[in-house]
Amino acid sequence: MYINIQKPILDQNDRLAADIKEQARVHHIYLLDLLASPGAGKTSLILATIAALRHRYRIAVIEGDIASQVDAQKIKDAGIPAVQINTGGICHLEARMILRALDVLDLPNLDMIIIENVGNLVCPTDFYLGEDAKAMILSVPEGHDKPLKYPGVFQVARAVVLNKIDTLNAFDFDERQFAEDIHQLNPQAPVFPLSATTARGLDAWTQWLDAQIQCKTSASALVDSQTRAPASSTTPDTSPAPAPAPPLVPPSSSGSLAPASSSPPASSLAFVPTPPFYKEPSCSL
Ligand SMILES: Nc1nc2c(ncn2[C@@H]2O[C@H](COP(=O)(O)OP(=O)(O)OP(=O)(O)O)[C@@H](O)[C@H]2O)c(=O)[nH]1
Ligand SMILES: [Mg+2]
Repeated sequence: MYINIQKPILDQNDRLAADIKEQARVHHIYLLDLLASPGAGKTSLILATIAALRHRYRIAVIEGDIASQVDAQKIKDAGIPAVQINTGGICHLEARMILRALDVLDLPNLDMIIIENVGNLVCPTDFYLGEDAKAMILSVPEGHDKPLKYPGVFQVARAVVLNKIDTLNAFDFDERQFAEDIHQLNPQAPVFPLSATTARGLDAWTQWLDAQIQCKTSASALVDSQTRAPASSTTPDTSPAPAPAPPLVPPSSSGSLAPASSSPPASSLAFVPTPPFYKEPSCSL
């Protein structure tokens, strides 16, 4: 006899995730799910991202950990709303947990929610949380072979961050091999080499994220305008044509972004990322 418990669990999760997606759509909130192993720098990247984008977007964070309030406290100390979920041993977040966190967040006054998933390279892969994108963070000390050993988590990611590049000299990390392996597994995913703690390379990541948020906002506005369109009527409509919906393109990277941070530009990295290692921000929603 064969009992498959995975499918019903994932089906139920997907139904709840659809609720999350709908709430995010209604409130025009961009949802980002960050995946990585323990200590790869998820919280550090969230704090650096908040510092870069907080004057442009209203941000909240949902922290997933087996235990403790440590990460949520760090976010709150930065003046950003944070909800800590303790899974009590479960190695990933599930949609039912995120729904409870949404209940205590002020959704009408948010533009982006960043979810820090439980540190794990396997468990979170299959669980859809209603997010707009999953992003995967690998850090240099973990080694360049991780994409080949844990392919699933790199394949579900819309973007891949290589964190802790300030430590490249201390490890035998083969960035060229890493780039090739990511490209084989997930050719569409841009890769952002950066250091969350020194902010080196951070601009390319935040510009990509900014473009993704703009895409979502434009798409939500388009859906809203269609939803509000009057039903067809027998009397001719003499009212002026509605303004066209905003185009589904990202803002140009000049002018519309937040003022440049004090971090050095990506081109000053210790190694020079070349395609497919780095791709221009794109609107891929
Ligand atoms: N050198 C260096 N250290 C970093 C960088 N990013 C994070 N760290 C350090 O790595 C350690 C772990 O960082 P966290 O941001 O807590 O990692 P995390 O993935 O959130 O960890 P968990 O939530 O415990 O899974 C901390 O000591 C950070 O200061 C980086 O870019 N360079
Ligand atoms: Mg953390």
